[in-house]
Amino acid sequence: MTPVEILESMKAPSQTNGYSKPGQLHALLKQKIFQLKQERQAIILAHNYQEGAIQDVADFCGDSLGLARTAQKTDAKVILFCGVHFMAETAAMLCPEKTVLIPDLAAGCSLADMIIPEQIKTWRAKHPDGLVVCYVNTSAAVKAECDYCVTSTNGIKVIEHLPAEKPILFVPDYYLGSYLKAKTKRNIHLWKGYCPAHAAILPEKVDQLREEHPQAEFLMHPECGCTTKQMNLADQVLSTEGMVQYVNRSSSKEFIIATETGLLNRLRTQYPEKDFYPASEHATCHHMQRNTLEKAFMALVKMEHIVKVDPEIAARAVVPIQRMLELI
Ligand code: CIZ
Repeated sequence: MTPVEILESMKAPSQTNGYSKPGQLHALLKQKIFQLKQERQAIILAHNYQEGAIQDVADFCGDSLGLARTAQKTDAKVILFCGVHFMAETAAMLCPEKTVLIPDLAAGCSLADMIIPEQIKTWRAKHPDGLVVCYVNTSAAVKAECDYCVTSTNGIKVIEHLPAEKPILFVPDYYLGSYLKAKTKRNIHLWKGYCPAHAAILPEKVDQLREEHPQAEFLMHPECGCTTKQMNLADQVLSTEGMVQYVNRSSSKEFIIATETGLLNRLRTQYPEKDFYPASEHATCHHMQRNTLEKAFMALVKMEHIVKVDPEIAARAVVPIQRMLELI
């Protein structure tokens, strides 16, 4: 059955048929999602990159770190995780007693796919005294081979905690790794992975926007392909949650935002009095966009798609995650 057919079957006989008016289907889906959340004792967690309609029904919006922490604290029995697969895996590993659902199982991560466990084993064998640090954008199977995990919020702090004499093997994001290397001055070897959405942000376009909006502050995500060239020009290099908090404390009225365009919705909703310009309209994550309001509704109706991690892998993969969570 399609979402519309299911909605039809849920209607009281007195309700009129059809969803012809713009927004009517979404309004009904939202109403039913709120009902289903109560029936299922479910909570909806939405990543900052999710579309506005999903953020509207979420109990909490944030970055992967904030979402993981919220998953750990909630009393809900079911977590509908509106984000990409590695994020839902993290929630499933941290909350093994809860049912974690994702609206679309194919919502993956191109960056996470740029490294597999065997490649870590081979790299580690070449640097036996090294510590392997992974960005949170990795599969559970990859995390299981790593020593520490970081997010774009806490990377500097975690790296600075590691013994200074140890070489660090950083996977998979080359640009975040370059940023951490420049900031911490540690001996960091870099894997050459990248996020295609952030790679769409080009220095020339940023230069043009800065000329057009001279009063605007330029906030850049460290995954940006332009990090290495623009790093010194950015007013701030921040994670998505870092950007939301920074805008709150800044007196500026205009911002150029260099990250996935989904964050613009959260910024515009939270700070309607300020103006935000995307550094590229093309910086969209097609995986994040696989999750839609319709699929979120279906996930709660059918209790699908359950995200589970093999217990042997989970036992090893939570170690780098827990080490990170204990440090910050
Ligand atoms: O940690 C996250 O959620 C990601 C992937 C980016 C960010 O900065 O929020």
